[in-house]
Amino acid sequence: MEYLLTDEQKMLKEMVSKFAKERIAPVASENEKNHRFPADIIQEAAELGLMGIAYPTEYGGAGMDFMSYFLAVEEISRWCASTGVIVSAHSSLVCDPIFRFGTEEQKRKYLPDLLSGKKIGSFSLTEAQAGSDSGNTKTTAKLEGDKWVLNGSKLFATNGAEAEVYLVLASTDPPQKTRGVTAFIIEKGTPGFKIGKLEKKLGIRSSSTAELIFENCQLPKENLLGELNKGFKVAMITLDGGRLGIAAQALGIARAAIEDARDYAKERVQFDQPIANFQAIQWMLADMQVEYDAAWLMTYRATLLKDRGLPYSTESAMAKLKASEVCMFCANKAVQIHGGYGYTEDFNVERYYRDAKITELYEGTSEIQRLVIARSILK
Ligand code: COS
Repeated sequence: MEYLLTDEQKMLKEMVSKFAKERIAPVASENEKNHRFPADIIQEAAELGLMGIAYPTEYGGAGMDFMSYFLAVEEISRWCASTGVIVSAHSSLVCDPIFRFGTEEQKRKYLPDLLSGKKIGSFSLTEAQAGSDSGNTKTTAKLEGDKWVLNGSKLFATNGAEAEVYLVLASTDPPQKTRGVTAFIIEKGTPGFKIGKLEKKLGIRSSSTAELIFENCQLPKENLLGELNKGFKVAMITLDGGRLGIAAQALGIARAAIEDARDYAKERVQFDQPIANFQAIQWMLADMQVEYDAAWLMTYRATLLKDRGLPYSTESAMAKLKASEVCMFCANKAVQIHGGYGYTEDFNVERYYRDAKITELYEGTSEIQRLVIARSILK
């Protein structure tokens, strides 16, 4: 699908692909086995401008478009899905809302460090009782004098343990539910803010997933992002963009599964010939490629709409839904083609299979994507 890209996008894709093959691929499995956050790799990615691809140079970004960002997250995730989500959560869920909703002062204060990768960002909407029902947030923020005082806890914050800038949603008017939620920027080290439990996960084990705890956490008044009680919309608009990042991650994993399965099928000999000669294997590979291409084109479409400033909520939900289900399909088939070996840690397809599942869960489950899509059909 290279012919759909501009010369600049092709160059970026090539550059990221080279970086990912040379620097990320050799350490991905080992990092994942050891639950090691790849801080060194993120630093190198930052030096290449990959932590702020789609944001203006005046704030320290690379001044490119979201298509370039989508391509970069896919290339990174092709070799390491954990690194892919670290970049994606940082960019889509923190840099994006600060760029879009921040005051000029907030943008000047936070974006240069975030876009240059000097600081990592983490976003937190989810709570124990507020997963899909994300408006049911119980973390509260009350204005006391000239400070916001936050109390409560958040779950499953990607980059939670490593971040220095957090975007947190809290209820400022609980009876109003989604119309009483406000977004805040919180810096690491703010009194009353601490990191809680670190999750042990099925996959993407080099990324951190943490609980955030707020106990009378006092924030300067000016750390409110956007408008009071309009934070739910900030979160939803942010997730529209975030879902494209996850679609890109899912496509990267799917491509890894297809390429590894193809190579294995050509090498593995059974019944005196490579298993690639058998139609059963050929049809699996064909179905994987067809599904991947369909999901890629849907993600391309949604990203194009975003780049053009057109509505893309539904298309983003469709891209995320399709790409994550295709990712699971391809990872499953890749293990199948590897047979018993695919179930061992000796082959990367085992990791792809574990990594794939999260794409159907975070930034909105497949059921939530279907709900968003159905609402747009029925409205
Ligand atoms: N863009 C802009 N505004 C949006 C929006 C979007 N994509 N989606 C919803 N809104 C607005 C609605 O228009 C509504 O505005 P008003 O208050 O002016 O009427 C408001 O947000 C509330 O929306 P809605 O009534 O649809 O809220 P629901 O409680 O029904 O929730 C879902 C909607 C289920 C779609 C939402 O809660 C959701 O996306 N849940 C999943 C959250 C998620 O992805 N979590 C993952 C964790 S983040 S890593």
